[in-house]
Amino acid sequence: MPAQALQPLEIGAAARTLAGEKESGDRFVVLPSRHGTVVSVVDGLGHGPAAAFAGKLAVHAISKHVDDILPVQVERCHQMLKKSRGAVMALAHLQPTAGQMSWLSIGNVAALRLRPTSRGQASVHSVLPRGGIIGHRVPARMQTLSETLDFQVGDLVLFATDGIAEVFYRDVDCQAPCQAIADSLLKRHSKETDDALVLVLRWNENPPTDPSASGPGQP
Ligand SMILES: [Mn+2]
Repeated sequence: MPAQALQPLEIGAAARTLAGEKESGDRFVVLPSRHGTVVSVVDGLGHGPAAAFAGKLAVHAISKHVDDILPVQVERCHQMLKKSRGAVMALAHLQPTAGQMSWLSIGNVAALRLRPTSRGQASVHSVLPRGGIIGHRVPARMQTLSETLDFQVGDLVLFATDGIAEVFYRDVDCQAPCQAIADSLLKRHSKETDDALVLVLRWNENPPTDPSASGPGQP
């Protein structure tokens, strides 16, 4: 999967389809919205074509309702996935310019904010997972379930489906390019028994302005 460079938000993604299957049920989407950037990682239940169908439906629902608020997006997905076997998902709205992000996770998709520290070990803030399956049963009072936290330059946000081992985030090199981090995590922590997907985002400093427009000698 190719890396994208949506500066100042850097993105890396790595995924593997379960051996013997043609399509993965694990999907991700990163889209600009009026909230900033909407990010979701979806795991269609099980694996194979029915899982892939559920995963695609969820991505479609989020893409179609990208400007809605977070609990409404979950409800849109829930309605659309009723005709599928269902999915679990993490959903985040990143708002770098406001210095904050909001997120939630329903089912078993990991979402973590890693903040590099001067001591080398990143501080880790994990989303509180909520029970449920999108398309079958979602938590009541969805409005109260998303969490808002601060989001600073240099912070990493990691997502992983349950095809990635639970402790995957402990040895992340926070200075490495996002694509290198994603590739390394998939290689070292993916299981052989399920589809696997890891998505890594980092808010970088604003890129330098075009030197041809602001170089020495320019007015
Ligand atoms: Mn899975």
